[in-house]
Amino acid sequence: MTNLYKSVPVRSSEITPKQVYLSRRDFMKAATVAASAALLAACAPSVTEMPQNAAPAPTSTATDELGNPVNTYEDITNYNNYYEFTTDKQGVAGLAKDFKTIPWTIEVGRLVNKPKTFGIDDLLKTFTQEERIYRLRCVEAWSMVIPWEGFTLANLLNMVEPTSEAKYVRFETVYRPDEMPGQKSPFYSWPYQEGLRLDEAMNDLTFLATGLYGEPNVPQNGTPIRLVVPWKYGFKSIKSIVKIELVAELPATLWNAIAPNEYGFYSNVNPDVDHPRWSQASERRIGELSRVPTLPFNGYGEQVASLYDGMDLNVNY
Ligand SMILES: Nc1nc2c(c(=O)[nH]1)N[C@H]1C(S)=C(S)[C@@H](COP(=O)(O)O)O[C@H]1N2
Ligand SMILES: [Mo]
Repeated sequence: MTNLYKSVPVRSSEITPKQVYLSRRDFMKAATVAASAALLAACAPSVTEMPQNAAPAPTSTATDELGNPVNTYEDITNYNNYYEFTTDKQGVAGLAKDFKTIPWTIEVGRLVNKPKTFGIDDLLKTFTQEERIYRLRCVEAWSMVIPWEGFTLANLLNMVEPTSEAKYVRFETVYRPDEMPGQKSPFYSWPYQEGLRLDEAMNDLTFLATGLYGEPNVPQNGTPIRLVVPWKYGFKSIKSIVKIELVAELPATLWNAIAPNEYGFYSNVNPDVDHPRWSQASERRIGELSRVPTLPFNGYGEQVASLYDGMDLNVNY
């Protein structure tokens, strides 16, 4: 496997000061506070630098490590794939707006020494939340650059101590058909499930996101907790996780079960292997006019190509 594309994940905080991530909600809250003279002194300096009367529209000058600017908060939170709500990308935000993400628990178990059910607040307290700017490449050939917040999956897995029999990790999304209208559709086998090989799951790039742009409550993007595997097609990055299981056998996944010839278990981003119905050689970056070439492993080859040494990725797609 050749490593043509250099990339090193850079913490967004190293590039851009935190205030550019002021969320819409925090900004509005802060702006309200700023309007009150009595509390002005307690206000963060970053807020006073921002226009107090403009409509809050958080944008950022941050870029990923290849120099691609991050997408706007507006784009990231209004163009989503989340079939539990709807297959209409622009309809997810409205339908998910009141989805309850608190309280929330995640059960981590099976082939581990210390199975445990975590509350989302435990996870936020136990693991330092860091920022990661990652490209997200959907299998449908559109992409975005997203400033996530969260922590590496390996931190959580190490805490429960996988046994030597554990070879794969299986993830499951919440099942609440009364609140998620798409889960009434008989075409998909709910709940959404995904999987990784244990070494993929342990890679430092593999991330559990708890928010984006400094905003923890973005149900349309899969909060309170969703997986982000930036070198794989977006559907591997399962949202709203309630269960993580360490298992010995390769787990079934929702998309692979529907169309195994279109959606392989690995699904590493690969411009050389076309989807049976369209080319994967380039992608439409949301917010930009022209298409950009798709990079092997979505540009993360340096960190992950060795995971697949000796494997034919045209066969193990
Ligand atoms: N539970 C669940 N997770 C999911 C999906 C979904 O429909 N349900 N869609 C996937 C797909 S196809 C993509 S491209 C990404 C989109 O993430 P975003 O909406 O945060 O950009 O989420 C992935 N995770
Ligand atoms: Mo996707």
